[in-house]
Amino acid sequence: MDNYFKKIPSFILGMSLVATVSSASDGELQKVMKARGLTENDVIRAAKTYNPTGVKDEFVVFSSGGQSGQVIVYGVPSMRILKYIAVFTPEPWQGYGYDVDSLKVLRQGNIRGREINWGDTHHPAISEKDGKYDGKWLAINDKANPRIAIIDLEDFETKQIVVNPVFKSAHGGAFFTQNSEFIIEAAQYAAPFDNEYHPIDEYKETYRGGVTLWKFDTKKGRILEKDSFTLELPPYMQDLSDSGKGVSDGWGFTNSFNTEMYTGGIEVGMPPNEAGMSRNDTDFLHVYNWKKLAELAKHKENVQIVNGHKIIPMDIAVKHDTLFLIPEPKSPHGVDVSPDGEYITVCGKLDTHASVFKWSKIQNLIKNKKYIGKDPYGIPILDMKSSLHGQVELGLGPLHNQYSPVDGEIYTSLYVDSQIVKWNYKTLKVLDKENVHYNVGHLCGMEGKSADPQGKYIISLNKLAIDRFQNVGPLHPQNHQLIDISGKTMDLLVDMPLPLGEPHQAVAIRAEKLHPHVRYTMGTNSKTGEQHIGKTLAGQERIERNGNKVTVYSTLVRSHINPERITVNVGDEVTIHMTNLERAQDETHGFTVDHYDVHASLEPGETTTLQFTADIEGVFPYYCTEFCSALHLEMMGYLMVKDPNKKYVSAQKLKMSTMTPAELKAEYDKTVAVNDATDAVIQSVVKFLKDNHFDKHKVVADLVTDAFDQYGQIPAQKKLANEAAKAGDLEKAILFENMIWQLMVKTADVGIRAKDALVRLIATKQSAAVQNGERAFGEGGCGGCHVIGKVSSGPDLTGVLQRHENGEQWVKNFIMKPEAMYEEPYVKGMIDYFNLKMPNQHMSEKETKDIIEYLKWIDENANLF
Ligand code: CUK
Ligand code: CUA
Repeated sequence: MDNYFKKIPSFILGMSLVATVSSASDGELQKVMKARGLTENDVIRAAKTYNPTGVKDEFVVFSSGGQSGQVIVYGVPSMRILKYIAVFTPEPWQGYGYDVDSLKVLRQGNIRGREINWGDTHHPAISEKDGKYDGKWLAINDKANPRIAIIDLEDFETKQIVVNPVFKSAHGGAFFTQNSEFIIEAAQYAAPFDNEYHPIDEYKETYRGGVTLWKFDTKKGRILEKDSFTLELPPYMQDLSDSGKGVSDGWGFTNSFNTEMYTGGIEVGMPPNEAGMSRNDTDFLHVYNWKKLAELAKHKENVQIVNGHKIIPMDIAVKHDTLFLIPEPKSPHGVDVSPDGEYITVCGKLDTHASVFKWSKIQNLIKNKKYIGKDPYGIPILDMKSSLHGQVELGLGPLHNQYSPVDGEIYTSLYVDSQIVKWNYKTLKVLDKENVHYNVGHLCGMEGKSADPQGKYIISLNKLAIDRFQNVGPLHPQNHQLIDISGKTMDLLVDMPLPLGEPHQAVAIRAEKLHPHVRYTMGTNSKTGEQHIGKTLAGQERIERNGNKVTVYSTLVRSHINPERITVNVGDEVTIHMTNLERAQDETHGFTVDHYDVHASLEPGETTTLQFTADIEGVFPYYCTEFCSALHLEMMGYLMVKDPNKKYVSAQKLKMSTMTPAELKAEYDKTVAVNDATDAVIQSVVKFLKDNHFDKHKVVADLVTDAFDQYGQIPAQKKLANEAAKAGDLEKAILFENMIWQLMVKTADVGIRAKDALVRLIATKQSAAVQNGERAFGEGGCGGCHVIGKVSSGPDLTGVLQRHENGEQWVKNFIMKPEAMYEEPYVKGMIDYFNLKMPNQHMSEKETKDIIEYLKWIDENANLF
């Protein structure tokens, strides 16, 4: 739907667009639009979502990964995927589950001693302060194996997994309370709390639902299991939940279905579950006072202990006026509290209405004990009509809600109608509908469920993509669609295929609220945040043996692993501690030992451990798995596993011809000379950087620090080279000199990058013409012969405009028609000197003009080249 543009006559839109565009790039856009069959609206939508290279997004989305057991991170408005966070599922790229430390986190999720290697993630939640996202921690639930995981948003890694000790399935989590005191997790399919068998015909007596309140330590970012408790609930199947905020802070709300307590049994001639579980017209919204319950849970007499976990029984909760039920339209799904906490919107999958409950009305009924009766378990029931603010007919299959900063504005997904509907929960009026493709589940507003929604966009998380993308076989990707909500009506901007699991909820946060770091303090165990027991610094590398236990303390830094040989006996238990000594941003090294099914990803400063039994004999290369440097392939070593009981016949050594002493000496001298020359280049760059006060610019200063990290390693190598040379071992001395050259190349590589960055920062600002000219210069291949600031295979162009009478005109003529000037004495002399003719690159008049502007800019900044 082109709602947004319908109101603007398209010829005006087209005209203004064409006008701006043609002046910018000679109708190039028109050509592209024609070739690709794009309308003006398409181009505007593209412009709204396009990030030029280097430009970052305004919002970051954390999407559940559904059955992949992971979390997916992407940017808005570009919809570019930024990261997959491994949570409940092993993930080798991150080393998750393949190194000892991350495996410990993954195994916290064992249930009754069993390893579980996947999860069904549904609801991510960002920690809150006063109901607003604080950008510190992310919690997410696993529906299949009731668990909650905590992810640290400083490094986007999973730090904790806790298992719900009494639930057998859980869906209504994770939801933070407004100051992150607790994380709410509601059960789904009712089951006995204990771990024993109970016949299904005792469903009403022994099966239970519930809500667990996980105590959260906001400083450490960990769930405190001992201070957590579960509120026992009837075996209604609890579903989504939300925590109160603002006026309703301290309370929780949880939906349910199957208040019929139907237990199916098609195999014994009963109607199926779906029929029996949706028989009644209403189910129950559970309303509970978690603040009061948390106080009750502190006293022994109020709790029962099951599987080592505190349960507050229903009768205790009722006795203290902390638990109530309100009828709600049958088989509801989402329950969403408004930013101020006053309105609670419930959507029923089988009802075309949304029901808006009003907190002040509910509170009054509770205060005056106005109940219409009790459920079979003695829980007081409040009257639905007296609790309702009102109901609105939205369409078929309403599921979930999100808010915008506009007062009363709410967005709801319609699963069956495949639409997003915008309406007002105060005036109860429908405002707009937008088609989506297809069958939307959750929708995601920007901080759209916090106390401070940011508006701008809604993402429709569609369950089906059907025909939207290239066919990749019967299993299709999911389709996340970005919708612009800044106008009067919604406008669908773009589709993003999401090929990892089936996401349910996603949460979006303003990017500037996140403060992830780029490196760890040297030797950190990233899973605990503490110093790793295997921390190893340069020079401390060693192999220790204790019986059949071999412990390796190793380091990784571009481009070597230390040690480079590890020899063990068959059956030895091998532990390899690895520290990535890098400080440079993004210099991750990976590590694996072939055939041993281990892998680690080591971010700068991180230490982690691999462990395995060397149970097969042979020679196993180990290597760095990230292309980290020009000598990445050389970043390797050998694990030698030998059988101590075997006699090995040694091979006859080949006689190879070697260099004469004179040849060796010549090579040594040459290597040293090359190093001296390279060092001179480095020194000139250093001088340039210092002369131009590089330390005033953080980006440049960081690069210089990285460069000196490399350069600082040279003296130690030089010492070894000189010692070898003195001892007459030139072979070895050459190898150390080579190592010095490697370090110099790495230094120069970063140093030159720093210089370029500095030049860009301190040079005069480039006008649009200068930028176009630089681009034309590059694309026209001029740089093949002309290097600015240097005589190369063509003359240096610095000052070229001054070299001739009427310089600009001369240069223009020469660029556009050089062959006409080959016979001019000056040009002839140049052709003879360089043995090359300036070719005609068929530049347009405009390109030529821009290049001249670029040449002027070079002259202005001549001191920098
Ligand atoms: S649920 Cu999947 S669409 Cu688990 Cu929140 Cu509604
Ligand atoms: Cu380190 Cu490749």
